[in-house]
Amino acid sequence: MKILVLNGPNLNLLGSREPAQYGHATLADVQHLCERTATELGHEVECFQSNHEGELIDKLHEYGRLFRDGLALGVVFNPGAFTHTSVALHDAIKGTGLPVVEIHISNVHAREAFRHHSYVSPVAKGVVLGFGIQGYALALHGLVGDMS
Ligand code: CA2
Repeated sequence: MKILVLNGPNLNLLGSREPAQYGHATLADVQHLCERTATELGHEVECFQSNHEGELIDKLHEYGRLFRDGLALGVVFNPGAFTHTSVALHDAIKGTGLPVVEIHISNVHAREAFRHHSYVSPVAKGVVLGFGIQGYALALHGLVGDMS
């Protein structure tokens, strides 16, 4: 089954700045980790990153159709700063009925107050945060339902 690993704005900059917050790993490292983890779990990932809200929504719609047709399992989603602003992403997840695991590299609750609210969490199957990029692997396990 296909799983979408979706990354939002500025996550293409991973590894280039702010290592104290996000570590030294790059988005390519995240992709390799997700491919390896999905293979171990017997599934297949597609990784997609965009800085544009509409492109993220289009990708969710595409996977909503695959999910309905029994070809996709769901989405591991780091919405970046859109987490804290986007009613449109909330509506897209709700509208597609996709199982989504929200993931954040940093512990957003230990940061500025404006990062404490998520529009995505109420429509997510689960949330993983604060474990660095390892959180993507945890999120894949959670989505697949294999917590071992
Ligand atoms: O902790 C996370 O994963 C976040 O989703 C990352 C977002 C932030 O707005 C959220 O509050 C929490 C920011 C991603 C930007 O990543 C950068 C990486 C390196 C250099 C600059 C930005």
